[in-house]
Amino acid sequence: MARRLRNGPMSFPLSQSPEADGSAALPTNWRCGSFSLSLDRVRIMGVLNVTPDSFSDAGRFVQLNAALLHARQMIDDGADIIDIGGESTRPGATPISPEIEMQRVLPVLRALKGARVPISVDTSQPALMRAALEEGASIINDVRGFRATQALEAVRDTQCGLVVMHMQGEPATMQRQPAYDDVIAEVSSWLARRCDELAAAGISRERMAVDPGFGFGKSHKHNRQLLGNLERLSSVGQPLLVGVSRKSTLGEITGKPTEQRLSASLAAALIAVEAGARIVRVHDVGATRDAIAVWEAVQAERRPAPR
Ligand code: 9MG
Repeated sequence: MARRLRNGPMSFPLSQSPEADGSAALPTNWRCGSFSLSLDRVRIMGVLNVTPDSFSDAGRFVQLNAALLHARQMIDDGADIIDIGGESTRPGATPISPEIEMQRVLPVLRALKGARVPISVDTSQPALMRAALEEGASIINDVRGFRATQALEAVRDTQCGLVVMHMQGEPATMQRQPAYDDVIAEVSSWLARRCDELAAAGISRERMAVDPGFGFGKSHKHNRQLLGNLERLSSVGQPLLVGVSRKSTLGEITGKPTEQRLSASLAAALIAVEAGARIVRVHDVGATRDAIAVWEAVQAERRPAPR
């Protein structure tokens, strides 16, 4: 059954068609390697940072055992996907070599082989993409939208899921002066174009999820504008993944430091879900699962107002 979103889109992938009421028929499943994630419920991607300078976990999960414990806890708490990241992409972060990124990520990935949920690797490095897919990763989450030389080739002839994210600039400098005339229109058209390019290169659309990239070359106002108008991204025609958990925009609104942004993160996740996000990338899996359970239970009872 196709899911419907509010605010009809202007364009559709060839395999999909507009519904009679003008809403978009979005994919009902996301193909991720040997997994096919049904999107009839909201999926939770738990963040597993293995970066010493990670903006949120401050290096606590650098140790392999700690990382594994944390991954298992997130799965027990209801994570549908674990996203392992070895490169800090926080604003101002300096890039690291592919070798260091591999040394951080691959041991964790190997140790999670056979997990009951798909494992995602957050990387823009084609060498790590290839190695990770050989080690059993089911998803590549690329904050640079597979723009590095050879990135597209690294994933093309596999069946892995792809997270195609929008970013203006590079992490080292992206927050200096982000500029848009219309952030929603520009992010949306960039994502649509990038998915068209990936499809033209031979990557099936059933493998693609799109992400507006909160905080990646966006001011706080841009982030608020994106979150407040997220339903417009349904025009891209791909499942929407959103990551706002603990981000600085929430700190700007609440005045709270990173470790005190749980309530704000839950509120932001629910705003995203209400606007059509089907996958949320979060640090606090158990709390997010509960918040979404409430939303889904109420959503199931929604009826049109009697005339
Ligand atoms: C790695 N990473 C950090 N923030 C992210 C976000 O918002 N989306 C995705 N896909 N990856 C992110």
